Amino acid sequence: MPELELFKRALAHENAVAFRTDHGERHYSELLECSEQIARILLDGGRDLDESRIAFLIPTGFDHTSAQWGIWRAGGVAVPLCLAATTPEYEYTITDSDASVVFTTRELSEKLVDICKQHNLRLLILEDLGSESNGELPELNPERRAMILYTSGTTSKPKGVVSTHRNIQAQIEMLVKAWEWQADDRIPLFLPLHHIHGIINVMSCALWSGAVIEPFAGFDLERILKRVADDAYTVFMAVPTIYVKLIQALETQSAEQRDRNINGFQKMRLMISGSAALPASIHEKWTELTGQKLLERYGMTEIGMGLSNPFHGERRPGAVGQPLPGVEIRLKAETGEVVTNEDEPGEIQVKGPAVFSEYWNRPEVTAESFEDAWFRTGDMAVLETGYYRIMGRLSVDIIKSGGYKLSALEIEAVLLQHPDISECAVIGTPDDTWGEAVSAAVVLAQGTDLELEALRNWCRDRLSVYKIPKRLSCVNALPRNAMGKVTKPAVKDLFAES
Ligand code: MCA
Ligand code: AMP
Repeated sequence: MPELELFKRALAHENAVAFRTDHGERHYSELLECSEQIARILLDGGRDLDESRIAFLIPTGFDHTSAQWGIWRAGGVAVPLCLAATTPEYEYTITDSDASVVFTTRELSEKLVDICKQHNLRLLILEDLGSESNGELPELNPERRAMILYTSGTTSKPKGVVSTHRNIQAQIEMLVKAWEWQADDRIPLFLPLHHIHGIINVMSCALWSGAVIEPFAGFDLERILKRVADDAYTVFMAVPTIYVKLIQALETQSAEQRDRNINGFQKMRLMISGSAALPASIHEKWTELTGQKLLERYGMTEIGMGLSNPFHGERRPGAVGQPLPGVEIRLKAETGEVVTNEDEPGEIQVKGPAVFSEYWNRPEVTAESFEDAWFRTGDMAVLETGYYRIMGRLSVDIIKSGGYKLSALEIEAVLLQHPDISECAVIGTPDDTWGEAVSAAVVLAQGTDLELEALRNWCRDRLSVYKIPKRLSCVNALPRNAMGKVTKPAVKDLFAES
């Protein structure tokens, strides 16, 4: 009998549809059966994976969720891999998390087979699993580690954020309560499944509630709009870039198509934006076009969701609302004082059962990230007439592009491997579609020349496509301060001028 609350709830909804695609429907009972099979195969006769890390690369949908649940039911820690990653990125995630098994599909296995050989790892192929009907599954204490998500930050290489089953349950429960998830909800899932937004806010909340998920391999604008016009969904969650793309699409459609889509959006009970700042102009444009008031919320891999505009009540453009149930928030001013007044900015610090337990294998970084048990987010905010507003990040080395958090330092380290680049500085520059665009200022080796397209092509085997610079400026020298340190605000000016 499954004993994590998520699985108990799935059992209560066993006859309901969990996933719907053009090819048919898969029920909650099938998710439980399949994940049990996968758990037994992973256990391979053992009693408990004892928090061994299982890296998995499986496209969004029934199989992906069965794998995630199977890993959990065998007592393992799920390490979802990014579908768009490159070989060095896969190798880093798999070796940093010290995964013992890599689980994938036949089609995707070519991306991982050499890494598995090189590091002597068990490679499981979904289509070749067979069946295993014997063996008890372990008991799962909610304090056990459940998942490691890799997040880019102020260190050059991404860090593994470890969440326990209790953290994950708290992240789900607060959203189910605040946003009034129901068993009759239907939601499209097109966000990547190596980040909280897709994993928790969409997939896990839906499955916790007995709702229906329509999975997509990625943001397939045409197919998703077609389903919107069919009234397929009650809830919709996306990053600001996607709303920008939807507005562009609605504005260029025929009147008949637009009316059908607008009708589909109007009928939804809830539309949410998050992962990056939603410009007030996009918020207002969306309301003007569809009548829907987007609910903007704020979150982070380390905390799940923290702040949200209300489900009932004013959804204020440019603001992220108030703390979600169970979340404690405080602002810490530059002086080190806790902010007690409105209109005074400070760093957001967070406490609560949803906050992660540690960075994987990085005890010092974990310790530095907490102050008296409060997690330091590195985001600045201000409270204005009862609503928090995000003001930006403390670090210039963090870029948000299309909802992805990227580390300028990680990208710089890769660019420096280019034979013609002798120095570089990477920053995010304002961009109407992406929020910020990755932009690189480089000093070239003498007598060399570099075009943006050539640089982008060179990057393709080394960086996930969303990390590849979209803008390039070749300069004679990088701006530096008296200490010789590159001054990133001055680098931004280089692009403002160009
Ligand atoms: C794709 N490209 C990008 C990005 N995505 N470039 C910069 N930034 C990006 N985010 C590349 C494409 O690969 C392609 O490259 C070119 O840009 C145009 O691609 P296009 O087809 O227009 O884009 P897309 O494939 O439709 O992807 C856009 C997207 C995607 C749907 C917005 O980026 C996405 O799913 N973003 C969501 C990420 C997310 O879920 N973040 C949550 C993490 P080329 O021209 O070279 O072929 S944050 C989180 O979880 C916290 C907790 C939170 O608060 O939510
Ligand atoms: P990640 O670490 O990838 O989970 O991204 C989390 C970061 O995204 C946060 O620290 C914020 O900087 C940013 N973020 C998430 N939601 C919002 C929002 N609604 N407005 C502004 N920034 C946001």
